[in-house]
Amino acid sequence: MTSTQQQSQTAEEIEQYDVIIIGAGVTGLYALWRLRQLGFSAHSFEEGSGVGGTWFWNRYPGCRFDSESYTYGYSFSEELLQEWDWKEHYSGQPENERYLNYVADKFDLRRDIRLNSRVMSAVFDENENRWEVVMEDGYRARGQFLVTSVGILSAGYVPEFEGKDSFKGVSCHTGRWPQEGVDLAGKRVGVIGTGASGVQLITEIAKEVSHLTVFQRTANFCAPLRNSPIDDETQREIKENFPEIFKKCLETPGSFVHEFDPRSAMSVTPEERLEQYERLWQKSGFAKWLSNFYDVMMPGEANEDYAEFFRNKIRERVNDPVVAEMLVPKTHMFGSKRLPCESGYYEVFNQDNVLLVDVREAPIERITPAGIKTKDAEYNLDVIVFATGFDAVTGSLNRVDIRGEGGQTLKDKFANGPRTYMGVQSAGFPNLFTINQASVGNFVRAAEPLVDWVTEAMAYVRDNEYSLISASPQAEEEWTQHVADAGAKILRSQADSWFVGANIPGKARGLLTAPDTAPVMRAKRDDVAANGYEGFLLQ
Ligand code: NA7
Repeated sequence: MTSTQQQSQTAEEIEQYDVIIIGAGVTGLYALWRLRQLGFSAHSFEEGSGVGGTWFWNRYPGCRFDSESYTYGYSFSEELLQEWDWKEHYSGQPENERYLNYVADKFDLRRDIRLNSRVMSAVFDENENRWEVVMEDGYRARGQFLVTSVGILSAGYVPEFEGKDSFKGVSCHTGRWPQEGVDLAGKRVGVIGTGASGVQLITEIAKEVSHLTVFQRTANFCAPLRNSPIDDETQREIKENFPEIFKKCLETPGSFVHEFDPRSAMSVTPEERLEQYERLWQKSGFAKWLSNFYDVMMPGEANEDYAEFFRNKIRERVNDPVVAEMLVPKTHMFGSKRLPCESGYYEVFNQDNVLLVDVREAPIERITPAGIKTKDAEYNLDVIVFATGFDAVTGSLNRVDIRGEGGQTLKDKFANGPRTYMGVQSAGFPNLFTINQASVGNFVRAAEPLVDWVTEAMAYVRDNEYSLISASPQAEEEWTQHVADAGAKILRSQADSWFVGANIPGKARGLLTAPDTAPVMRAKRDDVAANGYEGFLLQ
C-alpha cells in the first residue's frame, strides 16, 4: 500500500454504524442479515476480494465439505432452502463459494460489505463507548458493537523452516490458494502436511503432477467420504425434510446429522461389533464415527478397538507393507483429531510417482532454492504446498490489534489461552463479541444459533436503553476454569492438534472452544438470556 492509496477521512466523514462486523464468511453474512432484521445498521469489512471466508480462501484442488451439503447450508430462509440445489452430497469449494455469493445477492447483503478491507486494528473509545476499526488502506469506521466473524481456521500457519524464502519454485499455503490457480500439471510437487486439507489436495493433484513427495509428520485416521451426486428424487426428499434434518442436527453433540448408537461397543459380541463397524464403513461421511457405539468417542477400550479396525482398513489398501505401516496412525487416539475424509487417498501411495517421506523420522532441516532438505535426503521440487494448518481460533483474532478498556490488548490477555465468558465476550472489552470462539462441529448449524443469541443480546442492550454489555470478571474466571477442567477430559483435547493450540510452537495448550456439546451450549446461553444476561455487566 503506498501512502497515496491511503484513505483519510475527517472525523465527520467516518461512517458510524450500530454494529461493525469483521468478515463476510458464513458467520459474517448471517450476522449481517440478522442484524438488519433486528433494525440495526451494520457493516461488514472483509479482507478478501469476495465473500465466503473459508470458501473464498481455501480454493486448493479437492477442497470440499465433510458435512452433508444440505446440513451445512443456512436454515434461516425457507425460500433459500427450496431454491438452492446442492449438486453433491459433499459439495466442493467452487459450488460452496457460489452458494455464499448467491446468498449475498439474494438478501442484498453486498451494499453493507466493504471488500478488500483487512481490518488492522479495533480500538474501544471509552469516552464515546464506540469501537473504531482501521483497515489496511487507512479507511476508518465506528460502531457501538463489534462482532469478530473472523473464522476459527483462517490464520494460515507456515512453519518457520530455515531458508523458507530461498525456494526458487512456486510455493503456497492451502488456505491462501491463488485465485488464478497453480499450474501443477507435469510438475514435481512436494506437500507438507497430511491433515484434512493435505489429504484432499494430495488425492486430487496426484492425478496430474509428474511426481509427488508427501512429507508426513503424523499419520491420520482418514475415512472414505463416499461422495456422490444428488439425484432428483433425493433432492425432492431433502427439500421436503429440512425441518427434520435441522431438528436432528440440533439434537446431536456436534450438530451433525449423525446420531450415536447408545450402546457401548464392549456390551455387544465381537461379531456384532464388527458387523456394525463394517456396515458403517460403507456409509458416507462421518457416519463411521458419529453413528457408532457412543464409547468409540471416549478414551478407552472401545476407542482402541475401533482404531484397530480402522488401521486394518488402511493396511488393506496400500500395496507396500512398509508404506502402509507409515500411513497407519499410532500416536493419537481415534477421533481425537477431526477425521479427514478421503476419496482414494490411500491408493495414491500405490502410484509409482508418489513418495511418502516420514518427517518425524527424518525432520525437515531447511527449504533450499531447489526444494526441501530433510535429515536424510534432499528433494528437488518445482512446487511446495504448505498444507500445514492454521493458528486456530485465537490466531485470526490476534491478527487484528484489538484494544479494550485501558488500552489492554486482547492478544496480551489471551497470551496464556483465551479468557472469555462462554466464548463470546472477554472482560474489559465491552460490546465486543468474539463469535469465532464458541463451538466446533458442523459449523453453520452451530453458528446460526450463536449469531441469533449474540444479536438478540445487542437488541436487549438497545431496547433496555443500556449502552454497554461486558462479561463480568467473575463470570469470565468461572467459564475459563470450566473450559480448563471439562476440556481436559474430552477426547478432542487428547491429541496435539489445533483444537488445543498444540500445532503452533509456543502457543499455550488448552481447549480453544467450548468443551460442552452444542445442545448444552445453547441451553446455557438461553438460561443466561432468560436471567437478564446473567454474568454480563450492563450499563
Ligand atoms: P491440520 O489438521 O492442522 O493439519 C496440518 C498438517 O501439517 C498436519 O499433518 C501437521 O502434522 C502438518 N505440519 C504442521 N507443521 C509441520 C511441520 N513443521 N513439519 C511437518 N508437518 C507439519 O490442518 P488442515 O488445514 O489440514 O485442517 C484443518 C481443519 O480444516 C480440519 O480439522 C478440518 O476441520 C478442516 P502434525 O499432525 O501436527 O504432526
